[in-house]
Amino acid sequence: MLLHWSPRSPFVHKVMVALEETGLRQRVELTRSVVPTVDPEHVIYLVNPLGQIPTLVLDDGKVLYDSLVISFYLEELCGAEILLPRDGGKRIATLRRHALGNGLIEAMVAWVIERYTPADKQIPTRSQHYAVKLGKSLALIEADADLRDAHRFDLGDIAIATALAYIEFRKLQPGWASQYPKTAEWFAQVSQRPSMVAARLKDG
Ligand SMILES: N[C@@H](CCC(=O)N[C@@H](CS)C(=O)NCC(=O)O)C(=O)O
Repeated sequence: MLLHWSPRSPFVHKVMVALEETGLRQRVELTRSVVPTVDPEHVIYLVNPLGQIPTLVLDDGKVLYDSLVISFYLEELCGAEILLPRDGGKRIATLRRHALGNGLIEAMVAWVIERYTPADKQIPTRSQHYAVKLGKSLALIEADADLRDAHRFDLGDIAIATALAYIEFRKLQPGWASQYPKTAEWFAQVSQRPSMVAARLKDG
């Protein structure tokens, strides 16, 4: 399998952690994709009309996107219950935690794009909007122990941990850890997992 990939993408990070957790990492070759791109000839558009990473090309040529669909596929392929509980109630709870983490990732990626926009073209309320989402999400994770249960590391936890890793990587809210100490403690703990160490976000 071939994964269109970047070490800077939080959506790719989720998939890389999932690959490590399911023991499938060695079955995937990585190819670096620099996106976004407006070049219609860019190789990513040959496999994904949305031009986005992660995109996974299977050995039979089938193409999977996005990160959630790829995660479902990895869960099927590994044949074990690692990323997503099969039990209905637990499954919905995991997907809800994934929605929180993933929604936060989407907002933080949009915030980073806004920050890279020339100052005279920025819209101040946009940054405020993303900052509110971040504050509300961190406050909820701090208040609800189930959102940071270190005895578990499923797809929901991977998404929330990835959002926090991205906030640190992009320095979106320096000092967040002292403001939300329980969340910071959970994040420090899960960051030591071999999957999180192997998938660490970096420039490059
Ligand atoms: N919903 C997608 C989002 C993927 C995404 O937005 N990836 C970014 C990189 S972090 C990207 O490819 N951006 C290029 C673009 O949107 O044109 C997923 O979960 O995989």
